[in-house]
Amino acid sequence: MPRVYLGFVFCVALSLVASAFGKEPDYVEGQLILRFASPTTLDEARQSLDSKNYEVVRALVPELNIFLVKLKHGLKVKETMRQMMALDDVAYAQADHKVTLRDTSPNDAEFAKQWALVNPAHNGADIKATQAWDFGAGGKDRDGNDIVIAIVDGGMDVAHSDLKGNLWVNKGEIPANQIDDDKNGYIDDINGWNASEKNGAIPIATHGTHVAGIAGASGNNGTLITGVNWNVKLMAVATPSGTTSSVVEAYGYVLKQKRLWLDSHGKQGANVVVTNSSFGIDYADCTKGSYPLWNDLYNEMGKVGILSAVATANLNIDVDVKGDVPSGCSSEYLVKVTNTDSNDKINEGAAYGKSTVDLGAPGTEILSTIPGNRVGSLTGTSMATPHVAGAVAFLHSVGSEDFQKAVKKDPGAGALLLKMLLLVNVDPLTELENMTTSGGRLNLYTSAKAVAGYKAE
Ligand SMILES: [Ca+2]
Ligand SMILES: [Ca+2]
Ligand SMILES: [Ca+2]
Repeated sequence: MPRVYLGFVFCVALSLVASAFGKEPDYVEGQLILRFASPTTLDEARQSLDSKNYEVVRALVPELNIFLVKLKHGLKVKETMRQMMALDDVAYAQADHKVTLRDTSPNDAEFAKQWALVNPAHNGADIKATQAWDFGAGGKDRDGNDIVIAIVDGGMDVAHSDLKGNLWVNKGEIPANQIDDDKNGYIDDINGWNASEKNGAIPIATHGTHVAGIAGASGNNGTLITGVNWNVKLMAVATPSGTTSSVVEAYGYVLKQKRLWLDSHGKQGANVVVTNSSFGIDYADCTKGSYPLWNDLYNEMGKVGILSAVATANLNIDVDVKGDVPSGCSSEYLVKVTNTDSNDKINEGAAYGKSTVDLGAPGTEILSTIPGNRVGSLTGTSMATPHVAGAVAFLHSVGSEDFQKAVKKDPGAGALLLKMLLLVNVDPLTELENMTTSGGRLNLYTSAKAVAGYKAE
């Protein structure tokens, strides 16, 4: 016969220390579903629970010892559940979750072709975006701050009809007047910075336009495609020369904007939470030559709350053995991405590494924006990475009160907390088990659920 007894005082104390969510719970308050570990009759169930605090209403499935239990005196479901779960006689105690129709789909014309976001034809080999969008469409954090993704790439078509609405705009800067109006050290940096030419003119480039659209093309605006975020701010940071000096200057620009934002409490700069770097040097050793500089910048950006999503090599190699920059660099603020296809297989031309590459994300035949208000498909780790950068930004938009508090208190620790929640909530794939640190492919929904439900210990 099971023995279950919970003290009233203990439960009330627990519910007082638990932090509130501010959202209506997705379960029925005041009742839970209890399954005993061994055969239990209704009478036995009633005897085993303290009747002052609990009423065993009825057996839901007598054969499986499952009962519906009402909580008295305003006892809270979550706290009671946790306490009951700890008892030996209880197999499980669960909230009575409301069943709702899931999935929020945007109205963009080409959305059905975006298999990476939702892929019913191939058994859900996708990032579960429509389920994640039940939480929201991205764009702002819990405090109403704009969330910014820095797209570090060869350039971007900033006039693209499906990107321009989501472009970051430096409100303190007047464009093209040759004056550094906001005195941040960069003349005419209106949407970002061209680190090769040292001006604010962002060159048009197919690769960067495609990458930007994956993370944040305007969603639900009736045209073309949607990004992982329907709404977000895309900062264009261009390095068309492709040299280390311009990459370092580009990261320096992002770092400066985030520091300004933190120091001015949001009045200046930009709340960059992630950079996207879909480039690299094959077979390079991050500890040699000029590459330790890159790693230092990932660390410095990380400390102010910026994760860096980076593409591993487009080569069928083990990065643990062969090396790669930046996916072989050691900074803990890096999130290193390889390329999966619409069957949840690693792309044959994508690199891997059990101790270096973190996760897979869709990167094969990905439809996204290309210059001239068009869309087109491209393949590569370059396309996988902005799904992850987009996810980092999206997760900031769904954070619980405790998550937001953690980010505010220590942006660097907040970034690492987000990375952890992202990586432990991947969809595990057998093939990626020995090829990545997480063993799986990005799942926007389960990671969003984890960040939205995060509670500090
Ligand atoms: Ca400026
Ligand atoms: Ca100016
Ligand atoms: Ca669109």
